[in-house]
Amino acid sequence: MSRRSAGTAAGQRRRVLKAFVLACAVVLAAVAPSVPADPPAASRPAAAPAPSAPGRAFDLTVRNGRPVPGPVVLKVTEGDEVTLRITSNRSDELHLHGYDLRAALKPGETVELHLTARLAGRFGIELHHANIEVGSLEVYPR
Ligand SMILES: [Cu+2]
Repeated sequence: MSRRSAGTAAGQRRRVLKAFVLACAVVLAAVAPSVPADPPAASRPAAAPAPSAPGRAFDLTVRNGRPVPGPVVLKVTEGDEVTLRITSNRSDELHLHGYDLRAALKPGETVELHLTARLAGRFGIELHHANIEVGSLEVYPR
């Protein structure tokens, strides 16, 4: 008999708990629609290489055939509009591999390269006359 009453007390506690959980669910359901909808998780990169802006611009300075202060790694996300501004104190030809874009560098002039990062991967940026890799472009899949 005492077992039965103990069971009833436990059952009552369970019913109270159930009602509490239900109340919480109702509150959450009422609150949820007011929260602004996030874009679906699948459309975001898992390991984010910096939140992607629609346009990314980078500056690269070359002195005497060397990148200053050192080689650059330009990280962007697939689909980004990328601008690369290169300033050199010598004439040279800059070549972005993979995208196969070239820019004729002239002393003291700033040259711009524009591209849409459609290809994912790592691409070398080379100076053909100095025969050196000044850096790379890393395009992360979206
Ligand atoms: Cu090349």
